[in-house]
Amino acid sequence: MKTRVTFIHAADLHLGAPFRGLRALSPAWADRLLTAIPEAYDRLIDTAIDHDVDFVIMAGDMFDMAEPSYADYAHFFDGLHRLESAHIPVYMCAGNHDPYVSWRNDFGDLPDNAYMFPADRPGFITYERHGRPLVLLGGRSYFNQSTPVDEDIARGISRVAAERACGVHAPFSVGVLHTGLDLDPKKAPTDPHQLRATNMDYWALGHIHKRQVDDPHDPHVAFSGCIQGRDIKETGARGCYEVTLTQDAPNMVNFISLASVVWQKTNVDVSHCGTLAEVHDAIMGDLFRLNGKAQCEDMVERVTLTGKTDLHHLLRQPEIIDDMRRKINNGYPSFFCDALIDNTRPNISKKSLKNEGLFPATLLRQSSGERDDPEGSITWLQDRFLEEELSLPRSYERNIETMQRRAETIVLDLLEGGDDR
Ligand SMILES: [Mn+2]
Repeated sequence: MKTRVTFIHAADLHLGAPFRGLRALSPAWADRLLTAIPEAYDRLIDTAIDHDVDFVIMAGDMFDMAEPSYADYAHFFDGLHRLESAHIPVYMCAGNHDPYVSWRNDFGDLPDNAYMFPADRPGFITYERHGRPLVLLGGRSYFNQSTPVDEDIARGISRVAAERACGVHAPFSVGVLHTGLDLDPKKAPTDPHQLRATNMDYWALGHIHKRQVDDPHDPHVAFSGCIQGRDIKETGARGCYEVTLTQDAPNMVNFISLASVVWQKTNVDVSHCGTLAEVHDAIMGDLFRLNGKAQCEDMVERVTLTGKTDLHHLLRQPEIIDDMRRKINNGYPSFFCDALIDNTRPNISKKSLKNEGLFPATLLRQSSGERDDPEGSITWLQDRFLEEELSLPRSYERNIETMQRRAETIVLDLLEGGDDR
């Protein structure tokens, strides 16, 4: 059997994040979210134990603040101790939210199964299975104030450096950093191409909250993202990666959803709705559809109503939108709509536009004249194509009337949008 190793790659736990914005809207939901982060952390620990992984990596920002509450601190350390009882090592680096100096001064001694990479230089450690080196890990905690600003956080971390520092060879090597990579130039950036050139098999990174890999078929540089979204900017399922490295085979990452509350943004087209009650039902239908896909218990959603509707004059009234939002939030206890936005447009009647006699009336007269003379329109188009030394596609000739109607609608929509915004 080929040699392989399986581990959890997590980052950006942000234990203790306060959810201040939500509190003004709904204290109950702010409280719900306060419990969501520790719940996601517990699921992370459960997952590592249930899947019996070789080890766990946490790539920084385990705490939201340099000085977490005692409750958050104790909860985090409880998780480390649970892993210790299951004989699962944890390799961590500090992030920009929970700098190394706080860990060293205030956070207490880590249990024996936990290792924190230093901040002032790269650190290296060997993971052994049955007394033989299986993985060499190299990493560095997020910079402290005394680090030169132009220093590359990945400098000095490579497979060769890890072999030299650990004094052994091993089938696999893994890097651990909290870095902005080439995505956030202000937070210890480094070059993804250089990371790939270090001969490390996998780079477990933290800081970017949206999960991503450099190559879905054989990932080498990856952000696992945060374990629980904190606001409407962090939509969709959140969790960790289960990483499997196999000798002479591509790397594999499997996303595991951990967040119990998922943030969502959704557009609901209400153009088919004849009444406000139908608008409400359309919203609820969309929320259940979203929830089915989101792999979560509870959902905070931002809903934008779109489409052309005769109800536009009602939906543009803030009181009606407020009442509608209240009805949604009373309707189903697992959904919370933090904002309902009306982006509908009025249904315009071409008859009334013609009667108004303004520019749209001229446009409608012109386009209906063209529709009455399809041959003339085709000849005109052929001339334009000839000027570009192209021949007019046959399908254009066949569909000339449909195209004219579509063009009329597009121009009317643009005119109307220009008026509305
Ligand atoms: Mn973070």
